[in-house]
Amino acid sequence: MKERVARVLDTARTRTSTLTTCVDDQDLITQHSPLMSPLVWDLAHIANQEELWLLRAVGGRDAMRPEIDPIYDAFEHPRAARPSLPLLSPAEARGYAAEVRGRVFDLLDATALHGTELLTAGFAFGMIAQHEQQHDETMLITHQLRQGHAALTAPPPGPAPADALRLPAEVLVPGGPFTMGTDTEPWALDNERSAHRVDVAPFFLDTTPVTCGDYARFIEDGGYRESRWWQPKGWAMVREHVLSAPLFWTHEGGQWLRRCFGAVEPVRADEPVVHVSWYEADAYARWAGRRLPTEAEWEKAARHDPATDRSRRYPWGDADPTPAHANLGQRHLRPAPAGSYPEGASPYGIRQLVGDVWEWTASDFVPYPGFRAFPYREYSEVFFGPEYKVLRGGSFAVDPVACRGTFRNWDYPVRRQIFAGFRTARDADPAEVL
Ligand code: AVJ
Ligand code: FE
Repeated sequence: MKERVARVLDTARTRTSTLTTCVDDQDLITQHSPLMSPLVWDLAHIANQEELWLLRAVGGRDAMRPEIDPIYDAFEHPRAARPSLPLLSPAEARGYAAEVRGRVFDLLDATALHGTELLTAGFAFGMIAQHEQQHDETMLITHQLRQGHAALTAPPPGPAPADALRLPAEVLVPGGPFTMGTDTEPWALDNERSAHRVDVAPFFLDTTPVTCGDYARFIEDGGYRESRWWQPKGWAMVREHVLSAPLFWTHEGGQWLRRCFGAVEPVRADEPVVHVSWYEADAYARWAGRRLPTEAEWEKAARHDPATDRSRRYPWGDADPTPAHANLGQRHLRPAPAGSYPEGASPYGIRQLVGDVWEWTASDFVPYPGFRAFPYREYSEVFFGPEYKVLRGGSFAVDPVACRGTFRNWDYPVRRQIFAGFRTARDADPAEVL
C-alpha cells in the first residue's frame, strides 16, 4: 500500500510539474480565462490541500503558513477573483509544494496504513493524489483555453482498429437490477458510496461516443438554428452566445477546423466530439431521435457483467487500466478515434466508456441512498441538486487514480471548456428484447 501511495503521489507531481514549467512564470500568473484560476493558484492550492489533509488532519502537525489558507480555499474566492489575491509567486508556490511533499513522505514512512477510517487507512493519501490529478486536468483545460504558441505536446493516439467500421452503431443492455456505487473500492470518494441495487429497463446505448463527423451532420442540418431540438435554457444559451459549433471549432474554406493546445487543425470525422455543453449533447440526441443515457444506465453498461451478475471496477474487469484498455493520463492530448481500445470493451461490447471524453448523462448530481459526507461537505454535498449534471467515464486528461466505473464528475449544463462529449441511448422496444 505504501509503495502504491508513493507512486501515485509521484505520478501526480510529475504531471503538475510539466503543466507548470512548460510556460514561463508570467504565464503562470496570467488569468487565461475568467472561467479558470491562474495556474499558479492551482499549484499552491494543490500543496495547501495536501498540507491540510495529510500533514494536519492525518499527521496532527501545525499549519506551516496559516495566513495563506483563505487564499487557497476554493469556497472563499470564485475563480474570476483569484488573480487579484496576494498569491504566492511561482517560486514560492514551488517551494511550498516541495516542502509539503517532503514532509508528507516522512509522514508516510511513520504512518501505519490500516483499517478503513480516513485517518488510519490510505484513503487520505489516495484522496490527495486524486485531488492533485483533478487539478492537473483543470490546468490542462487552462492550457487549452490559453492563447499563443503550443506549450504542450504529446504523440497522437494510434488509428482505430480494423473492426471499428464494422461495429454495430448501438448495443442492447438488457433490463434488470444491477449494483451501482461501491463499498469496497478503497479510494472511492464519498459520492460513489454506498453500493445499492438499481433496476434499469432494457435500453440501447451507442457502441462508441458520438464523433465529430456525426456532430457536423447535426450542425449542417441546422441543429443550432432550430429551437425544437433544444431545452429552453439551452436555446437561450445558443441565442445569447451566438453558438454554432463546439467550443474551439471554426469554419474556414469549406471545412471545420479546431484549435487544440495552440495548434489549428482540420476536425477529424472519426474522433469523439469534445467541448460540447450538456445542452448541445441533449439537443444532438433529440435531433438523432434519441436521448442521453441516465447515470444508472451508463454505470450498468460500464460495470455489469451478465455472466456473473456482478458489478466490476471497469468495463473490462477488475484489473487496473493499462494503455491497451483506455486513453487516460494525458498520454495523448486528444480522444482516440471511435472504436479504439477493443481490449477495454465492456461485456456488452461497448467501447471507450472509460477515457477519451467525459460523457454527459441525463442525470442531476444527487446523493446515493445513505450518503455520508467525508471528509468535508464541500467535496460533494454542497453541489447536490438540479444545478449540476453528472459526467461519467473520464477523459484523456484524467489519471487512472481518479478514474473508475463508479467515479462521478459533475458540472453546469452550460460548461463547454471541460473535455466532455457524450453518447446517446434509446429505450428498447419490448419486441426488440425478446
Ligand atoms: C469533481 C471536478 C467537479 O474540480 O471542482 C477539486 C474536483 N474538488 N478540488 C472540481 C475538486 C476540489 C471538482 N470536480
Ligand atoms: Fe481543489
